[in-house]
Amino acid sequence: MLERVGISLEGTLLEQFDKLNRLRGYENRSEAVRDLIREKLVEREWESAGQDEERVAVAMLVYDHDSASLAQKLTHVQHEHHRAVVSALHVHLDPHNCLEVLILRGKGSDILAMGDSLVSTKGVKFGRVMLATTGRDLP
Ligand code: NI
Repeated sequence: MLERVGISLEGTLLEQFDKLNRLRGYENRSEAVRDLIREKLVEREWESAGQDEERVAVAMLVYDHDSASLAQKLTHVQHEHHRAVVSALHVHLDPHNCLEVLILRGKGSDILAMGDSLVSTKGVKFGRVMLATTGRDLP
């Protein structure tokens, strides 16, 4: 059942929120707020006791492949944790840059540590680990 809530926001904050939501294609604020809440709940789910439970995450990396040692290092980490890397997608973005998207699956704390170590590797220009969920416990 849907419940209505009212919240108070500064005008400029609300303006920026609406602008962002339009850019992201949200048709109304409610859905945007629901997604923000779900995102926080998934983060919380990851941080909470269930670190031993199987989790899924997506790691995204952009790096310069001209640095052979960097590419080697990133591949090495993936081979070390080969059971956790369910799928890897490599796109050659331009003559120098590569985008790698990895689907990670395993014990929450393990795949987070692995994702973080890839993202924090020196030379990675852009990196992010996104936590995923089956949504089983989400409304
Ligand atoms: Ni490439």
